[in-house]
Amino acid sequence: MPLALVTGASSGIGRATAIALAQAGYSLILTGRRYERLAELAQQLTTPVHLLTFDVRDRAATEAAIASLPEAFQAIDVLINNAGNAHGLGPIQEGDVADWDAMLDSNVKGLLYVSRAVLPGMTQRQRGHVINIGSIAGHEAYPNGNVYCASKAAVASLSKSMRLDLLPHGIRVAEVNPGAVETEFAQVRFKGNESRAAAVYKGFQPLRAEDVAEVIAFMVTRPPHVNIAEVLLLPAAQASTMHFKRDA
Ligand code: NDP
Ligand code: 8X3
Repeated sequence: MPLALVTGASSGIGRATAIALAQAGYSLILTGRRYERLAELAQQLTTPVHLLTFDVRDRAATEAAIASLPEAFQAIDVLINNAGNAHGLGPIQEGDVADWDAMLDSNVKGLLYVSRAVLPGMTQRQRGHVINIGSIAGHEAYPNGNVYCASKAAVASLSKSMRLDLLPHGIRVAEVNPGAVETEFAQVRFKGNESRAAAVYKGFQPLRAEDVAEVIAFMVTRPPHVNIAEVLLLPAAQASTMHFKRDA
């Protein structure tokens, strides 16, 4: 049975991806900071699941968590680097430095810490598949998005670099770039301000987390000679980071 590690599986895209991969017959390592969420999800899944609770910003905790995996969960075939969030939305000159740290530490450095812990096993086995969750925001900046956009631009660049470095080892690397997906993303970005969060999706149908998960499941179940290297996945009502067809 193939084995996948999904970071940020306690919510949104990561949670839906865990469900889709279980349906595709994967054993799963699911990670996040909220253990109860992960445990509730694990109960619904019918394939073997191992839970790891750690903050991806904490390098020592990340390394220790991956090093603690029991033997049956060590040979990771698929890594889904999904954990991350936006924190705040405002002009650069007024930026909250704590928000900047949170985004760069989770979206960029956290992805690196997890990858550094998992990739040596893949190179040793000379097989593996990594999917980094980027964003349309990493390819197209928008006003006030500054550091979040930069963090996802880093994911885009790292995905290309990883594909080059891991090529000799038979490891596929891909980037999935969603547009607007209705998850807890906007609630986190606006720190629980429900009306600001709801306004993000007002007047159009955003993607569901399941829409992204279906694409990820399709990508990882392609034959070994196929790598869908980059995907831009948008709601039909979105054409760019700034252009939406909203109901009047
Ligand atoms: P959610 O807020 O619903 O989920 C975010 C997940 O990331 C949670 O499981 C959370 O787990 C985990 N996470 C966040 N920070 C950390 C951390 N420091 N350590 C460990 N886990 C962490 O948002 P989404 O599902 O929408 O976001 C998933 C990914 O998709 C992110 O990388 C996001 O940037 C990207 N994305 C989202 C889009 C959208 O419109 N929603 C569009 C494009 C990309 P916990 O809190 O339990 O730690
Ligand atoms: C999330 C999409 O446009 O809100 O990455 O930044 S956007």
